[in-house]
Amino acid sequence: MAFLRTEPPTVNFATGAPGKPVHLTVQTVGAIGFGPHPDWVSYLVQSPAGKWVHSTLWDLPANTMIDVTLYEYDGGSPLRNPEIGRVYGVTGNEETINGKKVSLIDATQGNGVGHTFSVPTLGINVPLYAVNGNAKNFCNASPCGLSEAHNTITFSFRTPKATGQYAFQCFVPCGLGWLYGNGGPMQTIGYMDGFLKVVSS
Ligand SMILES: [Cu+2]
Repeated sequence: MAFLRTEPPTVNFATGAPGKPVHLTVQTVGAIGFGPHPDWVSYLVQSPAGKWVHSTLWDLPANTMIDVTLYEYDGGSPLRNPEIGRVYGVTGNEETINGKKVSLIDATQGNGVGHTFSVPTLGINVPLYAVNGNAKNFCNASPCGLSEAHNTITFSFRTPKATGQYAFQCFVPCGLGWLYGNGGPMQTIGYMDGFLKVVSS
């Protein structure tokens, strides 16, 4: 039960002027490096004050453009289902990866896909191109910094008008060492699962 009580803090991005786009900066890492599960893959989010926070609970204003910058620091693999290599539900159905527009990642090529940012109820899927797991400057403990191997991924989406909690998750079985890779961090809020908590703006 202690495990269930340790919900991460909600980070509030809904304090700006109504209608003004919100900038959200997140990172995905191969190992969080601290806490009860230091070797688990995870998301972190940068608070409006600029501090990296280990949380996947984000208050976002309703009906607002969210401009996401995501630093991907983890290695990857081919996908079991190539469909999740497709970008959809975000502006233009594309992301930029290191400045290049991409609408589909063929995960059999290059470093493969590390994680996805997927919000099933909003029809959003953004595959996150991985870094080379053998890179000399591979990040082994978060928060990772820009001098460490990463891909800079950007995309934008509009939050719905309806307030509520919209679950997001990763669809890459990245829970290394768990049954089919789907346990542990893949099912734990704060790591590879979270909520967009859409509140009135
Ligand atoms: Cu993942």
